[in-house]
Amino acid sequence: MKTADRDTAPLSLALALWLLAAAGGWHALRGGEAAQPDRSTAGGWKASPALSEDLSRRSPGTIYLEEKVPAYTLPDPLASADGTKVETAAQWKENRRGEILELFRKHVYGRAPSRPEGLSFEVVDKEAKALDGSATRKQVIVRFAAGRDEPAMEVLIYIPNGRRRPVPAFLGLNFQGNHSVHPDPGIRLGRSWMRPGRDGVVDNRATEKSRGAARSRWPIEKILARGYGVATVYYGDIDPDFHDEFRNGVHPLFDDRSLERRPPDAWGSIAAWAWGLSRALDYLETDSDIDGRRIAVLGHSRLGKTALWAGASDERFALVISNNSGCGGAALSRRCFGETVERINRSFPHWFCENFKRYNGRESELPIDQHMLVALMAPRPVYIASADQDLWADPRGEFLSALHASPVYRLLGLEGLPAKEMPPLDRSVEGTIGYHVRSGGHDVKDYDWERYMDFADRHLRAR
Ligand code: GTR
Repeated sequence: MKTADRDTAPLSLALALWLLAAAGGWHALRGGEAAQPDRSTAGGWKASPALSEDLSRRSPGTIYLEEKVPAYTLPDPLASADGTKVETAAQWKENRRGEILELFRKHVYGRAPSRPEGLSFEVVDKEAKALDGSATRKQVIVRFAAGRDEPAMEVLIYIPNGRRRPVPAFLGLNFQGNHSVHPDPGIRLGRSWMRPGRDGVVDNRATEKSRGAARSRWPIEKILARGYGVATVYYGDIDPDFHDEFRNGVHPLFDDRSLERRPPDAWGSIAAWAWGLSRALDYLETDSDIDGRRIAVLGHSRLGKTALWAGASDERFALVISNNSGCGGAALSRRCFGETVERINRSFPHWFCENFKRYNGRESELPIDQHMLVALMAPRPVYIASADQDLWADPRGEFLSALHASPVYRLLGLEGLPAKEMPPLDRSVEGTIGYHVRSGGHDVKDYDWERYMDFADRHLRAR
């Protein structure tokens, strides 16, 4: 499924020509109101005009300029389907939250099964003196059905040594196998199907050469030094990332194969990966070195979309982090900026449920938009991060989701995002919702991790 992968795509050098030009977008905040000039563009971060123009020239069908963003009206997270205004925290919790969750299940990600009865955990490695004695490493095989060895996923866990009580931890899926997050020779080499074109992948299998290949995205020692555990799973253990009509991975374990067609709201791959994160949490809750009530779930890009859906569908996650998740993640679909619903459904027909394809080119007909996904985290803290050159993921659309989720937080007596406009480059704004746009491209950098750990310090360590 290579179609539109950007991890390796070259970005413009024209950034050197950075000009701070005003860009006037249009959007309306509430149902019924006429489109208003977007005053949030008055200060703070703006996309480099040189980069936007260069990308527009190279991809004329894609919106990279703020003035091309269509006028739109966002659905109101605080207006129930029957038109009732949601005015109390109880109304949100008892009625509206469930309504929105159901809309996302039905129209976007699809319906995942609940925790399987046959779920089992096998600790296959425990090394108390890992990473020069600074950490305890564990590896755990999670099996999804009784009496079946496949499919199964492996959870790699590092816990800081010298801890006095169970630690809070970050949990995220990885793209290249657990062994890619650190060169530690004790990490078991991934055995599942791997995407081609990655370091050390031969015939879709990992080789020793891929050990540590993704370590720049996983500053394990720094995370441990801050007192957090870290847990990760290779996403392909749950469902290989290519379209095979849902024959491999976890889908066939639970799908009713006697049906002639999969239901249009059957779970896609993002829902399966998110379900896998919940199964990893099922294990973490049993591990006495880890505090299962203080788990931050995070992910980058397609795995950022996944982290958001995991956080929305499983309220046990105490904190949620989306790194450059873009379309189908934190970015508003109605802006049609960068990647659109149609583009993502064509490039990755297996990611979402079949119903989502009905909205190709018809974003305004969606009963939700992605600010409502962010709102589903409330009252839990959620952090959304963008990258300056990652216009495909629409940094402004990601910010606006955080902003327009805020009324729900405020209804619950919390701050939401304490900003009206985008912060400048490399400066975070943090309330119960956090946001930053970092210099550079589509990636996870130490800068991102430092903000996430500061945010977690405030919200998880304090507990
Ligand atoms: C891109 C895709 C994005 C994003 C990214 C990634 O090709 O268009 O939605 O998810 O892949 O996961 O790296």
